[in-house]
Amino acid sequence: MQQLVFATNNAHKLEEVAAKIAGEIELLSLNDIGCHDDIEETGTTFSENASIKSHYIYHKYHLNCFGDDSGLEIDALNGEPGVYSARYAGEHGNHAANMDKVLEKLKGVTNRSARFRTVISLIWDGEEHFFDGTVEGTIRNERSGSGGFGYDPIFEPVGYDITFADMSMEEKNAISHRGRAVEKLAEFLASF
Ligand code: ITT
Repeated sequence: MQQLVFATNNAHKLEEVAAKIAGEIELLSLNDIGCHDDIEETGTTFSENASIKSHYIYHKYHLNCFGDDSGLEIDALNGEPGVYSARYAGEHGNHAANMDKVLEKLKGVTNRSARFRTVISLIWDGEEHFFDGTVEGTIRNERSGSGGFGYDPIFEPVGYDITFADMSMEEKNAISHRGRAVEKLAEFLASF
């Protein structure tokens, strides 16, 4: 089976992607390859940051790998938090504070439209390939659900009346930004 490193420190993302491509690819985490480095996301776009992560791992370990960068874009906030989604309220990965900040900024705002986006940068046999995925939705007035991670409790995808955090991982994965991008990645890998 093909081995592929996922350059992430986010256990939720790893679990989602592993569930999506189980049986097709042997997914290795940064932990599995003994990498405990903090890869700084200095880019200003999702593609740049995804590329920074994949190149870092490829150059250091010479393994096929991919990185993804994802985030939430809220129309009424001119696309914020965008590439700053993980550290919108300051500290990296403080999801509760990040959601509080979004809810506070959207108080009284009627346009609640938003989307999650993912860009994957894959380095396969030394060549870089990009895959992306998007899911449209709206921002709730308050949290609902305990699944998922990040902004999931306040994001309701179009066509549903529940949030990502109310869904099982399989339900979320079937329609999510990351799920869609990973499907394109898996199709690409299946062509070898
Ligand atoms: P790595 O860089 O180590 O992969 P990260 O948590 O920083 O982990 P991203 O840069 O891809 O991951 O994502 C930035 C933030 O966007 C993430 O911390 C969440 O707040 C939010 N986010 C991304 N995907 C999400 C999802 O599926 N559901 C909810 N929030 C998400």
